[in-house]
Amino acid sequence: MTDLLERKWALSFAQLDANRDGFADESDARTLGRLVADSYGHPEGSPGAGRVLDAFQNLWAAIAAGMDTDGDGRVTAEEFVAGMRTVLALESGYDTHFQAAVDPVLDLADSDGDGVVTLGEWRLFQQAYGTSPADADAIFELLDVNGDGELSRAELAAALRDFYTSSDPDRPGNHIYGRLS
Ligand SMILES: [Ca+2]
Ligand SMILES: [Ca+2]
Ligand SMILES: [Ca+2]
Repeated sequence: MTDLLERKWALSFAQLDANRDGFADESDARTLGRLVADSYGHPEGSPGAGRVLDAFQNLWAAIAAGMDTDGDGRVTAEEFVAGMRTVLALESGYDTHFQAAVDPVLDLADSDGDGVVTLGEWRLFQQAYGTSPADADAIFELLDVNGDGELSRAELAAALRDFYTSSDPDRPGNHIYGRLS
């Protein structure tokens, strides 16, 4: 297992563990949902806020199903990394086990729910991860493989696959959660 993959998984776990207590759990997912809905400007109780909260709920359910191996309702960094290793060791492991986690991330980035992610939506999504606007724009250009000025669900799904599975430091998907140094 490469350093790069370990670093990306550690980053992903750190983002999930919103209250930094060393465990990812359902309350972290709710906290993140409220933060992201706020940063998108969705008022509490609005359909937009509901979409964001649902997406985090679905993401948490997918992670817990695959990685909460001792069933205590929370996932440690060790369980997360072990879960990633196990999934990737299986044939077609990523496709089988990760689709349930990919869709919610796409739902999050597509904040108006029209099926594509515009540059404006992308900047908001990246802002939630602390990415500067200049970096967000540069990453957008890399991920927009067909150059039509929008990120399709297929383009985002490909980037997520790279993030979680590729050891190649040149894959654009490495930066989907902000520029990886
Ligand atoms: Ca936590
Ligand atoms: Ca959209
Ligand atoms: Ca595109």
